[in-house]
Amino acid sequence: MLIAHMADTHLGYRQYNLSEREEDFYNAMHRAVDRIIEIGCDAVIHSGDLFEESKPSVRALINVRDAIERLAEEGIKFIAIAGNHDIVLRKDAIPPHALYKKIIFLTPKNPTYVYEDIFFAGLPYHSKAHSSVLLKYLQKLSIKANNYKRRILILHQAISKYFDLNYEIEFGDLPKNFHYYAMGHIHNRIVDRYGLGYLAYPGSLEIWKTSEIDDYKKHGKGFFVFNVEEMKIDKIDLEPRKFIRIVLDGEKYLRGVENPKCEPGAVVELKIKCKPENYSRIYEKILRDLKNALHIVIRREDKDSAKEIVIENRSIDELEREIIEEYMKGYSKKEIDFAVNILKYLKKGDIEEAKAFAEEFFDKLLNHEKSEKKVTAKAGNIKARTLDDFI
Ligand SMILES: [Mn+2]
Repeated sequence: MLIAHMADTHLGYRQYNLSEREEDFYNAMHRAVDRIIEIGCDAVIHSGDLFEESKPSVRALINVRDAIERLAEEGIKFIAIAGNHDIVLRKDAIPPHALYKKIIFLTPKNPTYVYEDIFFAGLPYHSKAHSSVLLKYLQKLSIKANNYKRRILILHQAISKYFDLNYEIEFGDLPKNFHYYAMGHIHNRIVDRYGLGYLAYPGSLEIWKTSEIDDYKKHGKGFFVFNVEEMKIDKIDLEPRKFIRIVLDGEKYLRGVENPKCEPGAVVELKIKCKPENYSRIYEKILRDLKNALHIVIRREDKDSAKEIVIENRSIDELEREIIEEYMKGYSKKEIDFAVNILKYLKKGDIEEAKAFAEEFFDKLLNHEKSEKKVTAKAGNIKARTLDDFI
């Protein structure tokens, strides 16, 4: 029997508030489903964080529905647990997974499922404060597991060995009589020996945080396929959105010594060290040189004060606005807004739109000035009166 194991799909996540990034996460899920069908898997395990939130958008719900239905049409089971992102903490609240009759959703009330001769046990994410509760559940499941030949445990937890800063379970505290530990939560790809077989984190399908770039370069992104009879794991790679990390010396960059490039559509994490007075010129050059990027995250380090200013979630639009603001110091917000908008139309080559926008802007401005003059004229009249007029 072939079992696909995935986790941390975070569907509905809109990274950098970009619709392209939201779509990337859906597409990754659908590509994974394509591969699972191609390979001919019998079941899929999802080890938590199927959704980004416990109250997903309709778009995210529809994408999961489509994925589940495609698997169901091929007779492929979908077994899932809740992760820390899609868990509902309020008592009696219903998690989004409950919408789909075809998801075999393992919970503390119904933690097991048997398919052919394989025993699946799974529990939702437990925070560190509840780890003793989790360990008690695990003891019970471990005893039950002994009645079956092949046993798989599904959890969404950080384990001390791989995440020593913030973990909920000590490595050795997991029961030792399972053949496959289908883990989720850590977004890196990990395969280790444990118990009677393997402990595996497939990681996320897309880069959810830039801190995942290093592991992605080493291990790729995707899911695993576990062959139960042969006790073998296959790594299936998917192509996530490209993320590039660039470190720049600002002054060298301005002199043309450094020449950063980026592939079309990539997300760029850019570290710049430079003197504050050169920021705007550097930004301007970056916009030209990296115009292919989908998004640029800038971390700039001030050479004089040696402090790092992190500018996260910065879109090209926002960068452009910053440059315009620097050039238009002393102008009002309205005037800066006008310049930003007119530039957008001109960049698109939309002269008619730009004209219409400019006319509307100046019409409003003139009308506003007229009414302001009226007000000052009135105020002037009042000033001209003597105190006697008011008594
Ligand atoms: Mn996650």
